Amino acid sequence: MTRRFSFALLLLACPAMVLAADDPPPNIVLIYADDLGYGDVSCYGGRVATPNIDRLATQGLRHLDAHCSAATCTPSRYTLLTGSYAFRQKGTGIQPGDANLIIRPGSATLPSLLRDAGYDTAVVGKWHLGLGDGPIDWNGRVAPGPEAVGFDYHFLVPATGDRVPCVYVEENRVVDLDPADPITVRYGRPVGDEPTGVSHPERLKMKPSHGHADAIVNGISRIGFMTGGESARWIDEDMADVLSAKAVGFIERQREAPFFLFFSTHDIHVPRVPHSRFAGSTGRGPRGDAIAQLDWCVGQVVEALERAGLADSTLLIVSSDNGAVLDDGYVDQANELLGDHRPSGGLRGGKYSKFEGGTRVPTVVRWPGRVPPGSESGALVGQVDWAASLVSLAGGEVPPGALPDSRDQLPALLGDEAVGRPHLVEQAGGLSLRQGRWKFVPPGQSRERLGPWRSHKFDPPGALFDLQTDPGEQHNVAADHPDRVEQMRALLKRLRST
Ligand code: NG6
Ligand code: CA
Repeated sequence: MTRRFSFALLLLACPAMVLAADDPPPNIVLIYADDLGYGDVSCYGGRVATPNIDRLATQGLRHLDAHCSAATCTPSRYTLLTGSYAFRQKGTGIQPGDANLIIRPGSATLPSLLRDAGYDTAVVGKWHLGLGDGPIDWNGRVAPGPEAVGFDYHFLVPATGDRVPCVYVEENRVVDLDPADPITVRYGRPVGDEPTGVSHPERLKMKPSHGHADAIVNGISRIGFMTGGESARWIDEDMADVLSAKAVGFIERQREAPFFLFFSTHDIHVPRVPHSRFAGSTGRGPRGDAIAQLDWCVGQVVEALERAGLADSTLLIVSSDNGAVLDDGYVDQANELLGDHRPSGGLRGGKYSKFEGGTRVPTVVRWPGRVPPGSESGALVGQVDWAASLVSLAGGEVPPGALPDSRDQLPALLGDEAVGRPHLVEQAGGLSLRQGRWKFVPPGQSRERLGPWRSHKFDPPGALFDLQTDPGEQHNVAADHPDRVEQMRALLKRLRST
């Protein structure tokens, strides 16, 4: 089906739409925050002001039951880009910074299918899906990378802000590397006798609380060891500026083709070291300040779209890769300065958790003239479906067998349809299952505090929660509904194996 034809069909199917049938498909900008919890932005009740994200919600749609696919980064991102559940594929857990690319080069992905549909595609920011296909030479060409899975342009934080190498990679090369000072990266044991968080704690401006005691870069000890590359090392305080400028630059370079920008921010992941413009600005410590900084990044993109006259022709989505966490490895007073801010917005658990706080994330969708301003949706929406939905929006083709777990749920994503998925698998160590108002958590442990950790253990047959009456998952009603528990257990088993 051609792009124009399928888009015209969509127009017929959606009476709310006011665009003309021959309008081209929109640009797509996905701003993907890191570790942003359901209650972390002010339009979801957060106590840190996020005026730019709130404005998008006022101009568009706020999802109340939208989920990333896993309660940690790598599996969520893998699922988002491949339309394939990460739990089906070994080696898709949280990756070290020297991991190889975990998406098969040349496979059909969200970006590759958008590219096939005529989109110019870019990823700017956190990658965390591995690079290369053997020992990585950080001083040479670092490939395969995003270009092998559908992105025309990339500017990356290769893994995470707290993992070496602490350098940017653009177009398969470390940025600003001096060949006379080559980089060596190693996980597990030091490369040489470089200072670490353990050997030189006096050099640290932010101390680790657990892990994160290896190489010191910019006064912060990380996970993993690296030597060399002094001129290429990033400065954490500048990262939001650097990444936003690259995202804005990509938008400003656009001429004819529609484009897809995956702007994958570092904020609000650890280490939380915002620019001095934001440090101390919220009174809630570095975590609050990182939220303010993230919101500023969103504003930069919105302004760039407006300047380029592209705001009306762009579908803009803001969401997150997993739920909230407080202490995630550094002493940054995330707990102490929380005040009345509730990062998971009253949901139980957060990052790493099988409870709703693990995967239910803020999700704001703006598309002027198409998505009604100030609207809200309670549809069950999963990021696993965004690949098929956005490719469909673009008028692209999904080849047989591609994006195997992704369904075209565009009407739910855009707020035209109120129910969404019939069921949704949530991944966090193990799997849990949503079905309408019900949530089933199989027997076993689930983390429930946002750090310091506490786990809750459910004995067989597991836990059942009625989210309609108990959104905070406090009352296990499994004993009252044995048939439903059995049906959901069997459904989860089937979904896991098919
Ligand atoms: C954990 C790290 C945590 C964070 C997480 C990945 C320790 C003790 N904890 O292993 O700090 O980096 O991995 O976060 O090292 S994610 O958002 O990329 O999934
Ligand atoms: Ca994350």
